Amino acid sequence: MRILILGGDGYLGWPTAMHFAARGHAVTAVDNYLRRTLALQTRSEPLIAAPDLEQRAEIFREISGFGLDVRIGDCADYPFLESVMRETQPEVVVHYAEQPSAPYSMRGYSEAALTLRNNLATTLNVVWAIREAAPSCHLIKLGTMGEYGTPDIEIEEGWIEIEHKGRRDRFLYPRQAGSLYHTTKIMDTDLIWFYVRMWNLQATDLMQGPVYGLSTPEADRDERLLPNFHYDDLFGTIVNRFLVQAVAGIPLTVYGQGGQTRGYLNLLDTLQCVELAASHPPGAGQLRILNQFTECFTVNDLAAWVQRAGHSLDLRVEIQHLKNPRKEAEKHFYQPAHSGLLELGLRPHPLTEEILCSMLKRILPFKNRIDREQIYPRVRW
Ligand code: USQ
Repeated sequence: MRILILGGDGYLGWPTAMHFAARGHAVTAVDNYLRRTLALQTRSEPLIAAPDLEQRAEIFREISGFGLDVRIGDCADYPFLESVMRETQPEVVVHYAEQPSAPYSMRGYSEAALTLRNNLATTLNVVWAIREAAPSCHLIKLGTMGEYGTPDIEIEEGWIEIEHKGRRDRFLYPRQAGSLYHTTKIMDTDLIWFYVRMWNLQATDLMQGPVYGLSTPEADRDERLLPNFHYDDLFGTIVNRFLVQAVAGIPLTVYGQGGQTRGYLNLLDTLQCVELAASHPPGAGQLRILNQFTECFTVNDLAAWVQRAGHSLDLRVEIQHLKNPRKEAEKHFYQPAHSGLLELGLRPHPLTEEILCSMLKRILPFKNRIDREQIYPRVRW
């Protein structure tokens, strides 16, 4: 397949680009280094220095023999995106090109405006560029489980049937996010659903939970191919953060009571899910929504687990409860459906103590690079 990956330099974008290239697909990765720029501006440097996208693609080609095309440019710039779409004629577009941090989006007005403008302009441009230059292409959009929030009823896979005054209809499942970033993802879904109805596009919206991991078969071939591994309060996600804290000897930063439950997945499963979505297009005029996670646990469960893994490697791991910097339920019902990807063939890699230990061992050699100033939350809402 001809596959265009927008946000191809990111934590997920880069491993996805290598994954598809290594399977013989014709991959073009697009990025404008927004995430790198924001990380520099906010002193949120990744744990492991990553060469830029062009260099990484060259290193990957030398090591694996698989090439991938790189375009540096801004997907929020419509003429640029349309020209890339015209030249590459993708059969699949994977859209990761968004500002992905909830805390960053809540930091101040300019961060809120950047998040809103970037995420929505990019999604609008992707939809238009598909229509103008590659109308039969399948759009795979990275959404988030955070769109649903934590309602007191079971979360369905994207849609809900409602019976009202004796009549029934099917609607997007109600959404109520906990940050502006997550809210832009809701708006993306609405935008895509609108254009699917108007223009017969075919789209898959992947509602993903927090991802962890740094190991993939392609990335493991050379340290310079590892994904950007953030552990800071803005761009780091909880599992990766806790593991770095365990290595640094910083008590694990549980926000509030720690009863927050989320659906998690291994980076390896993100790659599987995106590949499954790409190889099973939903058909024209369809918006398919898949809940993309493999298992649910609470922040407290995770902290206890990381502590046990750390102890087995003779690390001294303590747990601290910080005043929650976020406005979110700290103890709540959480039962989201997630059968769609399993039905397509997903074979999950559940989190185990062995995986946690192997990640701790990968992180240990970088212990001296851990910047303790990046650990504690700098943004409150
Ligand atoms: N948390 C802690 N301690 C920490 C960091 C986080 O207790 O040191 C808690 C948070 O309060 C939250 C949960 O852990 O309840 C998850 O936080 P997170 O920072 O790992 O994830 P989040 O901000 O929700 O966002 C991440 C990605 C985002 C993706 C989302 C999936 O950054 O791009 O959309 O995970 S989901 O959480 O399902 O919305």
